[in-house]
Amino acid sequence: METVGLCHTDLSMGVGGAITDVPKILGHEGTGKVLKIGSKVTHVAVGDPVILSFTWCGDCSPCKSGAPGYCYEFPQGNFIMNDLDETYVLDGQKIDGKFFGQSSFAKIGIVNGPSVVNVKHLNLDADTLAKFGPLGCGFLTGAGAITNAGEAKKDESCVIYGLGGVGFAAIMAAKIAGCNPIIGVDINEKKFDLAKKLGATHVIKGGDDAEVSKQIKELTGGHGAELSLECIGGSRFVQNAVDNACHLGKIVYVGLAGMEDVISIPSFPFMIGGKKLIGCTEGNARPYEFIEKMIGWHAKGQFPIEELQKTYKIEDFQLAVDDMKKGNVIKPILKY
Ligand code: CXF
Ligand code: ZN
Repeated sequence: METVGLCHTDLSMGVGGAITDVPKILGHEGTGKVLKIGSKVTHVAVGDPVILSFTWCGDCSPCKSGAPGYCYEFPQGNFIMNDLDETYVLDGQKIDGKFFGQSSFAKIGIVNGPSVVNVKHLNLDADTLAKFGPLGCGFLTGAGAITNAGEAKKDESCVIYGLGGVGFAAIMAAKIAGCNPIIGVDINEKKFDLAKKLGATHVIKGGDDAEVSKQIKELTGGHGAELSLECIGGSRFVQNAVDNACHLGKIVYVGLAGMEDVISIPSFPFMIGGKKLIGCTEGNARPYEFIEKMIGWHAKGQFPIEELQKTYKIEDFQLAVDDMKKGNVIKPILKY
């Protein structure tokens, strides 16, 4: 591993947050170089520069249909951690090292083949590759939710709830698609200048749901948003997003909530409004295609991810976590 981005899922699935409570190595936005390959691996060679993403089985019907984010093995392969073998052992205790097929909070890892995206043909310099770890998860999730799941169209009104790495990538993707207005909602006003710089035409301070709803309706001609992305996580926010959507509106839900969380939506307005609530994992993206698409946007200056990032030495891991939690940095990049 050369760098790894920090994603909120690393925190929420850390101590006490994982479905199984075995010792584990987290990290799932790695970049690096291939040191060795297994006998069945054909898409990378020793020395190739790579970006790591989620893993999938390749055999089930969603995988075969080109939707690897909906792999039936996705939970088991990516975050239900109990794959204890002799690979990682600390003081006699076996440790799971296959988080999202990669566990990239370790300098050297054994990575699942499907998690590895080869970018050798793009001839990226080292400093550029170093920025690209979050293309494997956070940025793929936000940009893919808008582009793929939401099928964003020119002049569609777009509301993005929650301005973290996912939400900011979504703002940039909405701008690329030509959405208008693009409205960002967050409780932390410190993020608003950057949101506007990256493409938000309007920002709304969250917290008071009725006030948020009023402002969205005002900004969208009275009926609500055509495309919404909920990336805070939890039923309260999904329900509000559905409520703030116009007739025929699309609401894409990527937020991570507790396993006990239940979405409850007033059925009649949902039905007569023809609204579409779309669950979305990893931006409905095929990493081996969508990462290259985002790199193309970045090369054209349309996806300026460096605005969101700050690089930390791996030793300063805790500082990076604290800064992200406080909203001082949107996307920390840890450098080995
Ligand atoms: C994940 C989070 C857990 C459910 C699937 C998608 N995204 C990564 O951070
Ligand atoms: Zn993630």
